[in-house]
Amino acid sequence: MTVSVTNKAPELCMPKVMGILNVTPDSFSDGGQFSNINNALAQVEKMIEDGALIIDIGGESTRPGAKDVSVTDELSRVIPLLKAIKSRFKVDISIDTSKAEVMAQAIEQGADIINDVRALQNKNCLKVLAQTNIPICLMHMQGLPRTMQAEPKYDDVISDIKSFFRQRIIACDSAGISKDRLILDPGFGFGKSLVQNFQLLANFSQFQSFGLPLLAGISRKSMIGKLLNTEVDQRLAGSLSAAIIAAQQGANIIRVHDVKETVDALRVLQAVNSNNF
Ligand code: 7PJ
Repeated sequence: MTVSVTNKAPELCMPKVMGILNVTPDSFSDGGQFSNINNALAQVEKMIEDGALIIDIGGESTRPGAKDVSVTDELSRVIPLLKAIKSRFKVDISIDTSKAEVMAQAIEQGADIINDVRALQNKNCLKVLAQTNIPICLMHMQGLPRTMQAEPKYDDVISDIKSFFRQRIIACDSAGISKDRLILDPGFGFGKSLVQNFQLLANFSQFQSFGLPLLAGISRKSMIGKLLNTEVDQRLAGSLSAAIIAAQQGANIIRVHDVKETVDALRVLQAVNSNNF
């Protein structure tokens, strides 16, 4: 798996689409483990056909207010599925986790990217990742999922997040994780008000100053729902607009639920940017 910053202006490269595969129990409320895996595999197959180059598997719900999940539960949700996908498909797999044990086992089973909404701040995460060579997405979050939307506060949302990234890049480097393995994500919806989320989107290009690949995850989030006053199943148009705005400002990976629609939208942008119709 390589996500690199090329010599081309970043906004001229077609971003990779990362398809979200949610394996938290609310999405898998009935049926046995086997049928769950089959459902998930069908979803993965469809996302690959639709143009996803990366599948992001998350076994811990990080939605606002979500409860903690035990290591055992998270492992049992993620690892069998990862093995099943790896044995059937050639696609990069990202594991959305903040637990060192889940990271270690996932990497052993062939995970291609670790996507950590806590940016490797939990115990042993830096250590586990230092022993490997795969890319890592460091996401910014203020507070923790249970309480993060209570009253997010920043001096300046962009500079505060930039200084967080600087600190985490140093922490990674000191632990033996080189900068060229890192992907940065400002973490839309993670401890940010509606206004702060849109400030982030408007200024997304500023994170290009790190010279690292950037990830944007805005799909169906409440910043779209609150702006448009729509429920989660009515946020496609808003999500696509946000994906394009992020892509125009240099996002290299776009994390989405609606893969086909996002790929189509990005192809329109790409045609215009590359002058190649
Ligand atoms: C993100 C994520 C995101 C990264 C989630 C949801 C919440 N990982 N995991 N970036 N969001 N890197 O999809 O609504 O924005 S879970």
